[in-house]
Order: sequence, then C-alpha cells, then structure tokens
Amino acid sequence: MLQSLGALYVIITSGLTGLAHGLSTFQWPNPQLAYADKMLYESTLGLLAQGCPPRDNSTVPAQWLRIAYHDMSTHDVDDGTGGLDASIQFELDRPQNIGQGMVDSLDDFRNFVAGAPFLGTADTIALGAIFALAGCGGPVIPFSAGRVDATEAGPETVPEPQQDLASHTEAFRRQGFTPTEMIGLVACGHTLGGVRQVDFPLVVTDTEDFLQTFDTTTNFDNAVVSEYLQNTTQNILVVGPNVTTRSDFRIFSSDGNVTMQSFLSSDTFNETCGNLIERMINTVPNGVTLTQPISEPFDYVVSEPLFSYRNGTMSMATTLRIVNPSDNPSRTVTMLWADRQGSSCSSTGCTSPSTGFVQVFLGLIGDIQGLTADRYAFNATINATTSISKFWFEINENDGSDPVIVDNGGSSFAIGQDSVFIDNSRSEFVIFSSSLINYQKVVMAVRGDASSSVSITTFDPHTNTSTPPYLPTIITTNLQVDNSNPAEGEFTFFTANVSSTVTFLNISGNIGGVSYTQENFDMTVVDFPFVSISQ
Ligand code: HEM
Ligand SMILES: *[C@@H]1O[C@H](CO)[C@@H](O)[C@H](O)[C@H]1NC(C)=O
Ligand SMILES: *[C@@H]1O[C@H](CO)[C@@H](O)[C@H](O)[C@H]1NC(C)=O
Ligand SMILES: *[C@@H]1O[C@H](CO)[C@@H](O)[C@H](O)[C@H]1NC(C)=O
Ligand SMILES: *[C@@H]1O[C@H](CO)[C@@H](O)[C@H](O)[C@H]1NC(C)=O
Ligand SMILES: *[C@@H]1O[C@H](CO)[C@@H](O)[C@H](O)[C@H]1NC(C)=O
Ligand SMILES: *[C@@H]1O[C@H](CO)[C@@H](O)[C@H](O)[C@H]1NC(C)=O
Ligand SMILES: *[C@@H]1O[C@H](CO)[C@@H](O)[C@H](O)[C@H]1NC(C)=O
Ligand SMILES: *[C@@H]1O[C@H](CO)[C@@H](O)[C@H](O)[C@H]1NC(C)=O
Ligand SMILES: *[C@@H]1O[C@H](CO)[C@@H](O)[C@H](O)[C@H]1NC(C)=O
Ligand SMILES: *[C@@H]1O[C@H](CO)[C@@H](O)[C@H](O)[C@H]1NC(C)=O
Ligand SMILES: CC(=O)N[C@H]1CO[C@H](CO)[C@@H](O)[C@@H]1O
Repeated sequence: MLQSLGALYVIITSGLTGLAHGLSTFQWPNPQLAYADKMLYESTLGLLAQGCPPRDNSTVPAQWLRIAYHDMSTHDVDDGTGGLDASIQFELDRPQNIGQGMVDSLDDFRNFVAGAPFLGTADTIALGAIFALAGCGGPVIPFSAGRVDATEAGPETVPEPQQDLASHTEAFRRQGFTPTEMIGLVACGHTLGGVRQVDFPLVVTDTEDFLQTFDTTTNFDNAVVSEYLQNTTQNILVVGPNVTTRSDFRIFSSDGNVTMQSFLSSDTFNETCGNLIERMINTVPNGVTLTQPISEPFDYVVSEPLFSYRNGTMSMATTLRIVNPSDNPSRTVTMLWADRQGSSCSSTGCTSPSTGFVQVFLGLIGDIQGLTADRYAFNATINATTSISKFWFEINENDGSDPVIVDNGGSSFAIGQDSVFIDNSRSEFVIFSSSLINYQKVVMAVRGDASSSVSITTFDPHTNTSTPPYLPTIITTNLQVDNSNPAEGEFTFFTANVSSTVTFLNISGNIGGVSYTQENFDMTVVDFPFVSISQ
C-alpha cells in the first residue's frame, strides 16, 4: 500500500513541477510535435528574420508574410478547398504573385524544411509568418503543425489592387474573413514592406522609387494606421497617383474608418493582428488536421535512442531537454531502465548517470519569451541479453526536495523492439575531400543470421531540382550483409548507403519469418563517426 502510494506521489510531483514551470509535455513518441517544437525553438530559420533585416529593397519578414497570405488566398470556405498548402510553388508565374521576394522566401524555406515529413513547405511558410512578426517586434503567434503540401496549383484568387471593394470583400469572404477582418488583415499585412516599382509599374509610377513602403517604420507596428488617419500616409495603395489602384484606401475607409480608429491603440492592433494572422496561417483545406498550438517549448523532450552493439554489450545514447532549469550545479539527472527479459536490473531499474549537459538556445521566439533550456546527455551500457524494454529519468536537485520522475506520463519511454536497430557506432558519415558527394553508411544490427532481410524507406526533404516546386525524395532500399562488420554474438550486420540529408527513415526487418519494424527513426540526431576519404 505504502509502495503504491509512493509511486502515485512521484507522478503527482512531476505533474506539479510541470505546472510550476507552466510548461507542457507530450506523450512520447510524437515525432510531429517533437519536430514542430524543434523548428519553432531550435531551428535557425527564425534568425533570418531577427531584427527585421532588409532584402530586395524590402525586408525578409515582409516577404515571408506576403507569401503566407498569397499561399492561403486559395482557400474557399464554400467547398473547403485550398488554404495554406504551399500551392504557391506552382503559382509563381501569375502576375498576382510577382516579386523576387516569393522566390527568395521559398529558397530560404527550402534550406530549412529539414524536419519533413513532419514539417513540409506549407508548415514552414506558416513558421515564416510567425518569425516575420516576431522578428519585427510584433506579436508572438502560437504554431500548429500538420499542413499538407499541395502537388498542384490552386485557383487564381489573390486580390489585386485594381479590383474594386466589392471584389475584395467577396475575396476575403471566400477566404473566411468578414469585411471588418479584411480591414484588419490588410492593415496588419501592410505594416511591413511596400510596393516595388519593378513589380507594379502602374502603381508606383516614379521609376526612381525602387520600393514605396506602406509606412515610415520598418517594424511591425500601427504606423500604417496612424499615418493613414493623420493624412500623412505614403502608402501608395492609399494615395497613389492611379486612383484605380488605391485598394488600401477603399478597404481602410470601407466602414467609415471605425476599424482603423480602433487600431490607434497599439495593444488592439497587436492583439488583433496576432489573432487574424494566426487564423490566416491556420486556414487549411478540409480534412487537414493541425496539431495543438505550441506557444512554449515542451518540457522533457527526449531524443531518438541510439543503439550500438559490440562485444556482448549494447549501448543506448539519448538526451533529455529541460526547459528553464534553475541554476543548480548540484543537480543530477539519471537515466533508468527495465530489462526486456531476465533480470540484470534490480526492481527499481538499472541506472546510468548523465554524461553532461549543454545549454540550448531557444531561438528568436525563446529569446523573446525569456526561456532557456539545458540538454542532458546519456550513454547507458546495457546487457545485450537482458536488453531494455523501457526507460525513464530522475532529476534530483540534491537540496532535500523530492526528485522529479520524468516517465512519459507514467508509461515510461518504451522501446518497441530490440531485434533490428541502426548501429550508431558502426554506421559512418563518409566525407570526401574531393567534390564527390558525402553520404551515410547505415549499418543495421539484426538479431538473426544472414538469411534475415531488412529494408529502409528514407525521407529526404531535399529535392534534386533547382527550381520550385521542391518535392521530397523518398527511396526504399534493401540492405546487404556488411562484410566489414562480421557477425558477432546473436547479431548479423547489414548495410546500405543513404544521402547525407536524409531526415527520417522507416525500418522493416524479417528474421526467421517474424517481422520487426520501426517508424520515423530520427536521422537528424544520429552521431555516426566521421570517415574521411581523400579522392
Ligand atoms: C486586397 C488585398 C491586398 C492587396 C490588393 C494587396 C496588394 C499588395 C501589393 C500590390 C503589394 C506589393 C508587392 C510587390 O511590390 O511585389 C503588396 C505587398 C505586401 N502585402 Fe499586400 N495586398 C493585400 C492584402 C494583404 C494581406 C492580407 C497581407 C498579409 C496579412 C499582405 C501583406 C503584404 C506584405 C507584407 C507586403 C510587402 C511585401 C514586400 O515588401 O516584399 N497583403 N500587397
Ligand atoms: C506586441 O506583442 C508582443 C508580444 O506578443 C510584444 O513583445 C510587443 O511589445 C507588443 N507590441 C505592442 C506595440 O504592444
Ligand atoms: C484627410 O483628407 C481627406 C480628403 O482630403 C479629408 O476628407 C479628411 O478630412 C482629412 N482628414 C484629416 C484628419 O485631415
Ligand atoms: C491605373 O491602373 C490600372 C490598373 O492597373 C491601369 O489599367 C491603368 O492604365 C492605370 N492608369 C494609369 C494612368 O497609369
Ligand atoms: C477615413 O480616413 C481617411 C484618412 O484620414 C480620410 O481621407 C477619409 O475621408 C475617411 N473616411 C471616412 C468615411 O471618414
Ligand atoms: C572486445 O573484447 C575483446 C576481448 O574481451 C577485447 O580484446 C576487445 O578490445 C573488445 N573490443 C572492443 C571494441 O571493446
Ligand atoms: C547479462 O545478463 C545475463 C542474464 O542475467 C547474465 O547471465 C550475463 O552474465 C550478463 N552479462 C554481462 C556481460 O553482465
Ligand atoms: C555510447 O557508447 C558506446 C560504447 O562506449 C559508443 O560506441 C557509442 O559511440 C556511444 N554513443 C554516443 C552517442 O556517444
Ligand atoms: C513511415 O511510416 C509512417 C507510418 O506508416 C508513414 O506515415 C511515413 O510516411 C513513413 N515514412 C517513410 C519515409 O516512408
Ligand atoms: C530526381 O529524383 C527522382 C527520384 O527521386 C528521379 O525520378 C528524377 O529523374 C530525378 N531528377 C533529376 C533531374 O535528376
Ligand atoms: C556504398 O558506397 C561505397 C562507395 O561508393 C561503395 O564502395 C559501397 O559498395 C556502397 N555500399 C552499398 C551497400 O551499396
Ligand atoms: C538596398 C537595396 O537593396 N537597393 C536596391 C534596390 O533596388 C535597386 C534596383 O533593383 C537596386 O539597384 C538597389 O541596389
């Protein structure tokens, strides 16, 4: 009785600690949420928007916000089609999508779609809008992942400046926004960047004027509103010489300036823009389900367990990220695990101390939110016969307080199977000193003989084309027996070469008629030894 009360108490303790941090966790494994968190808080994409930096006479964030709106513009509330789906990649030849910013933005995103398949181009366009606002001092919008990349163009429905108010009102209705929300969205969008003469020569008629900015400030603020209401605006879509293309004037004044007046409050502008642009990036075709909104980094994120087998011993390396740890040099973090069969471990589990920790930079958004994190590393030595069925962690501040048990909400972190796994220390990252393309030699440990079979399906977000659309490369490969890693103990080693930019792979093995699988093995955290070849 006391025993089970003790266990219950420990679970409540970890729950309370989570509350004290005000941070949430998720049930592991969840590669989609793990990657959404990683791209929002640990990718360097956001840094490209930090400080609202200039590009192409405009700014990077202005370009990212415009492409997000144009991509979303294909949405039709009546039949539930279109939305933020990266169909923009197929729509760049349309006059409505003119501008170097479109191509440059897709180029930025292409290099960072590293989390795919859990984050494709559409999710990255959404992230771009979030970083755009944050980078220019605007509101911080929660991120939901799960958009599906379109494989073809959508309808030609981006509003254009020469269209009349009725057309614009109808266009926004179709996209899911009321006339009042239309005023908001346009004002929120047109606080960044401006109109380029080369793109819209009939709007910006002065050929000396490369870019006519919508307001006098670079940042995400309500200057576009106050300057409009004060009659001092330079917004060419309000006061341009060509009355036909004064679309912002028609939209802003469409309710007698009531909405624009309300935006004179910077808090109202900030809050309204945050809500509207969040809705804008979350506008997706029917049938697409987005994840829960992420508005803070998840606590206790565990990375892919990396196994290796040599000389009768298995090792398992992993990491645990702890958000906002107190500054306590006495803290110890321990990995514990249970046997798969037999009993090498005591009833309280085998233990392995952390081998150290590194500080994690939580990017543009974490910086704004004032959050920090540490990532603790582990490399446990495991008896290969009794093996491992599940693991968990204990965080002990060693200050008299109860240790926190991190056990995946009570179920621990389960190892699905230990019969077919990538051997992290036998695999290699092969680097050529010449211009030959680097690759990864994947070595698979198979608990069986050479009659076993094993295949992998690799996901590489990189495409072999140099122009949009950028589609991922998915390849299935059968592994061969690896002559350079002779069979040892119960294991036979198989191998295949894969691209150096593979992010995820699925494993499928067959040993004596029994199937073993592992889905979504995270290749971005492997630690394969480097092998240099000079040729
Ligand atoms: C009736 C609706 C709209 C019209 C007619 C319109 C029109 C335009 C035009 C003509 C440009 C110049 C683009 C270039 O020079 O390449 C522009 C820029 C821009 N638009 Fe809109 N827009 C509309 C709505 C929106 C909305 C809803 C947003 C986002 C919420 C948005 C965000 C932007 C941004 C950020 C830029 C600056 C891009 C840059 O400087 O690179 N627009 N818009
Ligand atoms: C807008 O909100 C963000 C946080 O969401 C804040 O950092 C910024 O200062 C706010 N700006 C204004 C003008 O209130
Ligand atoms: C701004 O200009 C318009 C048109 O010229 C005029 O009707 C309006 O009263 C002016 N508003 C202010 C605040 O000067
Ligand atoms: C004004 O813009 C419209 C629409 O782009 C165009 O058809 C018209 O020729 C322009 N007028 C002038 C004087 O440039
Ligand atoms: C709205 O404000 C603009 C800019 O001050 C002004 O030109 C316009 O006349 C106003 N419209 C209405 C209906 O008040
Ligand atoms: C494996 O064990 C043998 C004998 O116990 C030892 O000589 C060898 O160095 C070990 N190899 C590794 C990689 O630990
Ligand atoms: C592994 O565990 C088995 C079963 O408990 C035991 O017989 C064996 O000695 C252990 N191996 C090592 C290297 O400790
Ligand atoms: C873990 O330890 C094993 C055995 O010492 C080693 O081969 C492997 O490379 C280590 N893994 C990591 C990720 O450090
Ligand atoms: C791996 O398997 C999962 C589940 O079946 C699937 O959603 C995913 O697309 C697969 N990944 C690859 C690279 O085939
Ligand atoms: C790109 O890769 C696909 C297979 O992933 C192949 O079918 C296609 O021919 C390749 N294209 C080029 C230009 O190499
Ligand atoms: C991997 O690439 C190397 C170098 O090109 C080659 O020698 C080796 O046979 C390849 N392995 C497999 C399994 O294809
Ligand atoms: C600062 C900047 O990017 N200026 C460029 C604006 O566009 C003109 C014409 O394309 C360029 O010549 C400038 O260098």
